[in-house]
Amino acid sequence: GAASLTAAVSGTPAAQAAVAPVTAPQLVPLPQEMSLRSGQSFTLSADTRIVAAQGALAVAQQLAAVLRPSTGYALPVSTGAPQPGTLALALDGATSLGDEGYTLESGSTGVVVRAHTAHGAFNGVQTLRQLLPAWVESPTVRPGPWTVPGVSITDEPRFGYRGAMLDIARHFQTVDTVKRIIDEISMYKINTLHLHLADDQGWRIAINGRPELTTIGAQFGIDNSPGGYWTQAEYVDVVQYAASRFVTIVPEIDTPGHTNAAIMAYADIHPDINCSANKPPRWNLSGDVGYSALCPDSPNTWALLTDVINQLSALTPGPYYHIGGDEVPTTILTQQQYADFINREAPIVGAAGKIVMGWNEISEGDFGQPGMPQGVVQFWGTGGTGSGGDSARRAVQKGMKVVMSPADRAYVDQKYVTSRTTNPNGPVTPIGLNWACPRGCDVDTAYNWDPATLVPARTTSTGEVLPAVTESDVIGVEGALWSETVKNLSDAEYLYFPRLPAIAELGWSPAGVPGRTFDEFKVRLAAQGARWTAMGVNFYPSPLVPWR
Ligand code: TNX
Repeated sequence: GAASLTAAVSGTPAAQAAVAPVTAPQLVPLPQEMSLRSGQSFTLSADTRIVAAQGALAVAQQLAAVLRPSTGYALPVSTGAPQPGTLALALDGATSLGDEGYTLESGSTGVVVRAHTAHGAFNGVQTLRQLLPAWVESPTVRPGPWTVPGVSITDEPRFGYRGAMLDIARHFQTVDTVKRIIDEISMYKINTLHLHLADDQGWRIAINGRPELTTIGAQFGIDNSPGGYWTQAEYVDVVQYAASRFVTIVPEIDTPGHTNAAIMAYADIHPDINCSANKPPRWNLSGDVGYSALCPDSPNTWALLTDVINQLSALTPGPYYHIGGDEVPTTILTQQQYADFINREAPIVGAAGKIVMGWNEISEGDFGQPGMPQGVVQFWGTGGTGSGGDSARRAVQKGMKVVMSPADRAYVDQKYVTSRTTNPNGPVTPIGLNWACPRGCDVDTAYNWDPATLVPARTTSTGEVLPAVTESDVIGVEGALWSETVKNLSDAEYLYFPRLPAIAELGWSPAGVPGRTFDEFKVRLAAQGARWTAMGVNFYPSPLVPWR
């Protein structure tokens, strides 16, 4: 349980009074190794300084920016080595902990985070925040005391890709909203934000030389909600802000389906790009899926996609470009036409210097064959079975890597509690869809699965053996927030929290680490609730979690 540790409880009443009670660490994601240094703690004071290696100075400034408003302390930041009485970020950590690993030692002499990259130091700082009382996240001065319990932590992630997806196509979101989301998700060591930048209801990013995409394509959102788009400067601003929090942006322009906004943008000047069921095309601002498609044979399709891929790739420092690829019925494009489309698009992405990412359907393409770039599928099937599972299995047969986003586990756009649920607890979730979670998907469902064993091997009816998706095929996990029902920041927060931290822990903490169970996770999660309250982050107070 969430026991409170009281340091140095023995001794005289005076000695007891001199030692602040400290709280047992309640960390999400769970570190790989942690031991408590009993009787030791460090309490911040008005004299506490932050020292950092040159390469971690920006991270140290971010730490100071979190701690100053609530503590009211000056917390000056300077370059330097760890000294007694400081919060220190050192870059002499073991390279064996990888680019994201760190150690954290706290005790009576202070706190030292050691990493060998700034990203590792940032991860250690997120842990340090959670070692302090929850109200350290408050924007206004609080009484403290600001005591860090004595711990010794050695930590590194299980997977390198720990993502969140945000759909800004259905409901448009501003740059400021997305920056705030980056702050909130990076606290849980999420290192990737996948932005779904275009769909049937709207196109959300300016492309030079193609004004129609935004003047026409960005006018609306789902259900006639306000449209909008980002200029390229705004996109770069988001990319840079994300980078400062060690979050990599993955841009997605969904193709060949989910493209009605682009088709509408070009309805007058390039009507030949429209291979939809929607002919002549008209706006459909409902949540319908599976009706739109770009034409594989139109040169205008390829001129358009080449501009889009080249420009977005040039603005994106991360390794991935996501081509979508989901939900194109064979009644619109035959299986061969679809495969040919992927086979033509993927090399354009490769030539732009990016790894091709797409929903699992893209494994229809000739990945692994000469001329095709490296590919990653994002598995969105349910239960690891069925055609979604087969397409993930085909992907690994073709040498592709996999990001796991099973819809019935990791689609955080689904309701926690549905009208059809038998769960008597809690109200029916006011927003969210339910196709993947007809009985609701609460935080236990988001937590209780394993990315490396969900998709087992399968023998098809023709005797073909499709391999399992195993640990070495999986590069990570992603919680996906589609935005049919997500109007604003508060809605996004309500669906992300507390489920995204569950996904973050699956991505970070190896399955075998003691404490990596839902029963212990829910106690650690409970401690996050007070942080979200202090920060003004909306969340679903799941009845499964012993919030305090
Ligand atoms: C299916 S998942 C879609 C999206 C919807 C989502 C809603 C996927 C690759 N495609 O277009 O927004 O369901 O949950």
